Amino acid sequence: MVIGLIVLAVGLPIGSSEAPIEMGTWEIAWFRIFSVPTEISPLSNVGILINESTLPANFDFIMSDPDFAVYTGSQDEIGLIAKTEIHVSNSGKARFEVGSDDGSALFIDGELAIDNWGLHGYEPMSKIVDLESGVHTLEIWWFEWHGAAVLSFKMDEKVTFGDPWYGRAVGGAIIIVGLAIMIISRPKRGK
Ligand SMILES: [Ca+2]
Repeated sequence: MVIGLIVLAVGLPIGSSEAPIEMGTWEIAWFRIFSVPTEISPLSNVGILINESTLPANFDFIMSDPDFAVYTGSQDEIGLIAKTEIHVSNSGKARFEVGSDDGSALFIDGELAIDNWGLHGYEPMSKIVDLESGVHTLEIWWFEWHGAAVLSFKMDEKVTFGDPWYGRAVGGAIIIVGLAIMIISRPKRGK
């Protein structure tokens, strides 16, 4: 039973595990836009490509107006398309978050994963996504019309896989077996 209690206490890592996600540099295409993209659509529909740069993989920081102006020459009526790849060593779940002022969208392997589009103040949106092992593409579309301009990105640096209840089930089963053995082997009184 003692063994069962120990497994119950430490058994959680048996059931669920984590594997790292490796992430490449973001390739950025900067746009000047001439009208508000009312629905999620390529920025080339409403503007022109004016610059290209890169951003570090981990840009989980908030960019302010002057940061964008370096690339766009303007703090308003701008946008970007950011592309990168992630390498997932083990299938599992990971959480993604994109926050923006104004609108943004996150695509994973070309599929819309987070829709944070529209004219609005800074607003983070997140989603937990099932990822197969292998290489996946990430793409962020963002635009800023007027006022404050912000974009942030966060991602779990690991996928979580397995069932966290499996370890507890093993611990529970060992406790039951331990109790049964104790009852069976308990010295009889009165002998
Ligand atoms: Ca704005």
